[in-house]
Amino acid sequence: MKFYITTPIYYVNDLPHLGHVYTNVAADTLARYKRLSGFDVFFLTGTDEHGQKMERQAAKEGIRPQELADRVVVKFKELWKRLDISNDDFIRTTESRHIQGATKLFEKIYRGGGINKGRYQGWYCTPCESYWSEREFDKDQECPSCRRPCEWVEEESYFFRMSTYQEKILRYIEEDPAFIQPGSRRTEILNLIKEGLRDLSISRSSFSWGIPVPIDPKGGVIYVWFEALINYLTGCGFGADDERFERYWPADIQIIGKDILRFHAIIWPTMLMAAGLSPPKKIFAHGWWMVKGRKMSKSLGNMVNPHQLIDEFGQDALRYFLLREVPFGLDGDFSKEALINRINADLANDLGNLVSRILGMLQLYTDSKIPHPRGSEDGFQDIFLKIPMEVNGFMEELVFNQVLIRIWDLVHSTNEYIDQKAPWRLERDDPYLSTILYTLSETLRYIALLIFPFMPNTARKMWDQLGIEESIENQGLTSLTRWGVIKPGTRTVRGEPLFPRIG
Ligand code: ME8
Repeated sequence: MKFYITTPIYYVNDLPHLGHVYTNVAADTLARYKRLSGFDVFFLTGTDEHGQKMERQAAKEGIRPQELADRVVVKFKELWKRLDISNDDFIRTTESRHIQGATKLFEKIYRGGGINKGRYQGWYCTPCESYWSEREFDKDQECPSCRRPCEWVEEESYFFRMSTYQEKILRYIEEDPAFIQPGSRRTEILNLIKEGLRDLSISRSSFSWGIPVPIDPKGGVIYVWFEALINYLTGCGFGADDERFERYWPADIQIIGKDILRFHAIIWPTMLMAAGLSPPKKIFAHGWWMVKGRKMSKSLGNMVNPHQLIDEFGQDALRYFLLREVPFGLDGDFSKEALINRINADLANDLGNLVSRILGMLQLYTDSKIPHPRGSEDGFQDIFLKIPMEVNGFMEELVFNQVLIRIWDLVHSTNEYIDQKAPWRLERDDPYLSTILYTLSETLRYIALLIFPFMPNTARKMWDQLGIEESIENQGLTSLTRWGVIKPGTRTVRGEPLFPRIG
């Protein structure tokens, strides 16, 4: 079974901040989980490189837009590597495969009668590359999204006849409650559609950094949002590799931030309908990371640099914090204190301590060899055996924090189990000591595999300490339906503490 998952393609006019990281960390966690579940996963991310904003920024720096994109894209790729993002492909909208595919899609919609010529007159926010109407302004001509002033635009333009899809998209969303998640966002989109859809201006002629409108040499360039959305098709083979495209489209899930939901929940599916293609199966809009109650963004200048946090705390602590601290879908306030509290309490105290206790006992009592269990363990394993089902339910709904809470319940229970059994009070040759130590080794196998999608590096370290030869990536989640998989006699290795306490 295939599973195609996408994140938005990032603008490359500026460096990524912590808010940007969120989408990719969540998508990566889901992608890794699906791979462990046996899916043929295709995880796509990339960069959005055209548009007026890019052209202006490059002009300011006295370079060509392509040079700007080439310089900044490296920074994104570096960051994804440092965060262990396991994307299967990376699409840049300046690549020829995208240009060809976007051209083809434009032509397809045009031939189907979905595009006509007109004149655009209205407001435009260049930093957001978005059109706004008077009725959407809260004050003056301030962009409702980034709060910067909009510009008046008047030009000949091609229009996507989005209004003709109003009923069709409304019905589609109403009939499939899972299409837009979370539910509150779905309601918001339904209300917006009911207010009425207008045709969308999809070409710009006052600047040139973009993909030329294919049907008209004097038609200018394709509007950057219309073009960028097409990456989800061109990234999986549209227009270049039919077999790949047939295999992966429609996307199983598209994860985005709530600020760009309208584009994904209204414009995107209507474009696909106009081209005779299926909409994605699910669009999930997550909330914002804020600082002291205000959205983290360039316009507010309150960006948190993810590199600094990785340098200081490591990529896994950051990944854990982002998905544990705030329910996915809601907004969350970032502070370093909150991050440090999570690291000390959950990672150093609970998880790190458990791993070091168990490996320490194995070293002391069995010379670092996993013993043969002598008999079974009064049902302690039952809480582990039922976890895969529970976790699966939450993962399907992207309730990441509940998955982590469940895994940490296991960590707490295992720490309590050790306190209750007090293995240090048993004689070294007591067969029950072997049973307890075997049970504890198995608990670590479970916990390592369960946290792998969230904290791949930490899970790998645990796996190595347990001495299991087969790589953790090759373990299926089905191995969690069986207790007693770890082989007696395996040599364990006590390592450095996983998460030192932060003073
Ligand atoms: O929107 N908290 O790109 P982008 C959480 N190129 N998420 C945040 C955030 C914050 N403070 N700030 C940004 C674009 N994001 C377009 C996408 S897709 C065809 C084109 C998220 O670089 C934002 O919601 O501005 C989005 O999901 C991602 O970062 C990229 O934003």
